[in-house]
Amino acid sequence: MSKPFYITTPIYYPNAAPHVGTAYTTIICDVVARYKRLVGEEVRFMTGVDEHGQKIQEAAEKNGFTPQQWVDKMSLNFTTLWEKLNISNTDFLRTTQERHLKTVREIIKKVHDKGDIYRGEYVGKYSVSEETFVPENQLVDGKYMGKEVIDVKETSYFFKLSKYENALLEHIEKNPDFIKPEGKKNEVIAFIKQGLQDLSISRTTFDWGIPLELEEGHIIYVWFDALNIYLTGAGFSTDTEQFDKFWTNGIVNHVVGKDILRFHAIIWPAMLMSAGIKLPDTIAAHGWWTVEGEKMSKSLGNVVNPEEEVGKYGLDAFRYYLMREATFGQDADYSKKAMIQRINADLANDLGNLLNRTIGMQKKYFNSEVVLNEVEESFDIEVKELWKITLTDLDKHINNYQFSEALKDIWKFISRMNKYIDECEPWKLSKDESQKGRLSTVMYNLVDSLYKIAVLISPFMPETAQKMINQLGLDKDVTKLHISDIKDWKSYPAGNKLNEAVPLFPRIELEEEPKKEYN
Ligand code: ME8
Repeated sequence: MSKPFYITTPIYYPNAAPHVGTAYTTIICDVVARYKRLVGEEVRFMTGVDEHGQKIQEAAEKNGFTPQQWVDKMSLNFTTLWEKLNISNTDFLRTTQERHLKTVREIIKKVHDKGDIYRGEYVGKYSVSEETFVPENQLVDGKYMGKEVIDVKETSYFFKLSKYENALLEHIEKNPDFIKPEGKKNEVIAFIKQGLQDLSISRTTFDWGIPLELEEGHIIYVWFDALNIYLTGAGFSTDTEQFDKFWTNGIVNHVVGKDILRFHAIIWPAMLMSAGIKLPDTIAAHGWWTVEGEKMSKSLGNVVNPEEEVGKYGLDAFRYYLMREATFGQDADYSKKAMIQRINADLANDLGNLLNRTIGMQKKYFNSEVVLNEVEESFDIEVKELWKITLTDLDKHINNYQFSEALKDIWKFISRMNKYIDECEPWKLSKDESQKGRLSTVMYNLVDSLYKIAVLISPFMPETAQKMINQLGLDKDVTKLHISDIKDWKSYPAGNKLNEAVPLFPRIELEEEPKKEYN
């Protein structure tokens, strides 16, 4: 029996509208969650928003709202978008929710009881945009990640992060899946080996946060608050049974962008060690998206709006592009040209044509009825062998967050089936009455492969998979299928009838556009 599976996105700051980066992280988690359901695992999938901190308070004031009004309004941008992107999250969390306050208080108490919190003074730089304390040696021209920093001098409570240096290194070494991919793991190890400083965990110069019960006037540092959301989402403060099932005895995966890996792979596990709670199994860090070769930023005016992209290209094309184009862990470039090429080549040509040609021929030769005969030839054996490899490799790739590889493998199978049509030449077989058995075998294999392909792409492109299932004449909900339904050859019910073919992805003409001037 496989263990219950719990996957989380970071919780996003609701200040800014969601963009291609946040959509990417969330779609990754959605693909994994859907895949895990497909293989029969029980899944909890949490996303949400990070609503406290100085950055939020300042933005609220600037826009004439109270912080609570501001986050109430802004967090809607996220819930609405995730629905439009067909995200199958089972929970949406906000750090202002009561259940989360309870978690944070309890964790602080555990860490304090362990003797890992002390009172001191923080004197140094702080980046409001990244909500992080910045050591002098990380400043470049007086800035952090290209943004202004402020001077902070205030009484603060500290978490003994430095105490966990060795325990963290040991944990990372003993658990090869703890940080993925390998390159990112090495960066974290190198960072810890430079030496960790204790972490200031309370602020006194603004008040939008969870009060620290140890002393009036202190509010909890936003990251020390936000990281606990993962516990809240598993039921830490609300449902012990569920928490034990998904966290203590389940498999826990956090997906984050590379920018926030250190918080997740250093501060978070140290907090958990201090509180005596099991660490997550995997923290997977992805790279960043640039846009047409440039850094994505508000000032350049090139922030990609997921809703607009979906409007232009369709939801599943957008989801496919993000998952296919980026090598997990590395930066990738969002480009209109590459998007259109992928839609035309992979989706309209390879996948769309396979479906259209098959449905068209089945109609012509068998009045859409799928007949099962077994007149085998060497091509059949070859495609069946490839099918077995595709299934096994897909599982490996998804468990390793190698989505581009997973899709490449599915597309290798799609291309093989397109080639199978050319090799078997059904149009010739149809002219020879003695080849009727062979013709029906070839057609059956094509239909069966399309059923299999629909199921395999369903975590990536759920709507397309459902359309394929419908056109294949199957009365099935693609989200309720199990991988074992299509594991063996001959999973398509013989005697069934196909429906009419409807193109899945229309081809898009790439017209040259004048280069956009940024100001
Ligand atoms: O950091 N490419 O929230 P955030 C890819 N609240 N992904 C990108 C990206 C880009 N260009 N830009 C952003 C926070 N992201 C904290 C997290 S978790 C306890 C607290 C994605 O709104 C990426 O996943 O700044 C990154 O980790 C996340 O947005 C940061 O979102």
